[in-house]
Amino acid sequence: MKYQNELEKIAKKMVHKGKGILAADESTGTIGKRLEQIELESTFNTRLEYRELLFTTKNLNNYISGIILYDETINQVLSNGKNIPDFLVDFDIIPGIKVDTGAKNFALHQNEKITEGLDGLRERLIKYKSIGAGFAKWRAVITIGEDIPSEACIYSNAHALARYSALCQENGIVPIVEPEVLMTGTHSIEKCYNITKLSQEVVFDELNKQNVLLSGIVLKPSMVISGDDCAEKSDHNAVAEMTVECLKETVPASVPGCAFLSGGQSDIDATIHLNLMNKQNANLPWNLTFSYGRALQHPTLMTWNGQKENKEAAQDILYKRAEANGNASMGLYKSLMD
Ligand code: 5MM
Repeated sequence: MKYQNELEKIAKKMVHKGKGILAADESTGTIGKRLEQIELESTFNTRLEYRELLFTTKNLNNYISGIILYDETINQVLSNGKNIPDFLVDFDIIPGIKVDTGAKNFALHQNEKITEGLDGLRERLIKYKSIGAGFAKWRAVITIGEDIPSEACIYSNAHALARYSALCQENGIVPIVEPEVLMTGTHSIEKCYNITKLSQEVVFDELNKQNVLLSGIVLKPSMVISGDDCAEKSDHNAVAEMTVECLKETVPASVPGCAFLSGGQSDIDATIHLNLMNKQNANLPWNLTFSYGRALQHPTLMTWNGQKENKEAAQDILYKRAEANGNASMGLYKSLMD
């Protein structure tokens, strides 16, 4: 494969021990909802101001290997005059880009989603590569409910993830493969395990069928956890054990790393789970790290609250959360670090 060495090098760097990924790729609608929480109007400039706060956090590169951007953000210029991707490259952080165009209603399948964005993707990837993107992200959404997910939803989303991955690799971009099993619902942790296992099996089957180089991808899985409305909440050890078990059953050893999403867990729970997985499993074939959005950003956003005078305190919180998760990616997190 033309870009094999480059892909493997980028993928390894993304999941390097002690570091993880900051997901800051909220689409305009989602970032609007986040800014609404602090009663800040979402405009081109306020979105930039917030993202600038995140990306210019001093020494963030100690714990963050890559940042996932949204199309608007990758084209924005910081107040120091630097383009965001150039700034990140100089900061030793790999710029990444979300390339799916969102999870849409899956035709003839009530309450299920299919992720779109394949049309014209090759051309978009060529453009993103030319402005510095080293990796891309595509998120598939699997919902657990009565009689769902359907086989069609699991297969169609896996097929799209594989088509996206092949296009990325053809153009020298590492695909983050994200089959997210949503935490929303009343389901048990056992049900989550079964659905996550099946979804990941089907994803790897499709990736193999479409010749995707597994050493040049990063898997972004959800953790195996009970639904947020389940009467019986899963404890930290159960989440860590069942998540690792599920990965062992489904993820080939050639994959360099898995970078978890936080999926609505509290920021501390997301860190504890990652830490336990690494602490209790010394010899896994892949590195286990984070690609958190909310778990890194929520406390940062709340501390900032849209006020200039809170900027440094907010950056301090982001740094501390990144540090805690960086340590958790080596099983070295201590709760006193918060
Ligand atoms: C940052 O949020 C991303 C979702 O954006 P849109 O819904 O607007 O497309 C999301 O894909 C995120 O990257 C992952 O789900 C991980 O984020 P969390 O918050 O689950 O850690």
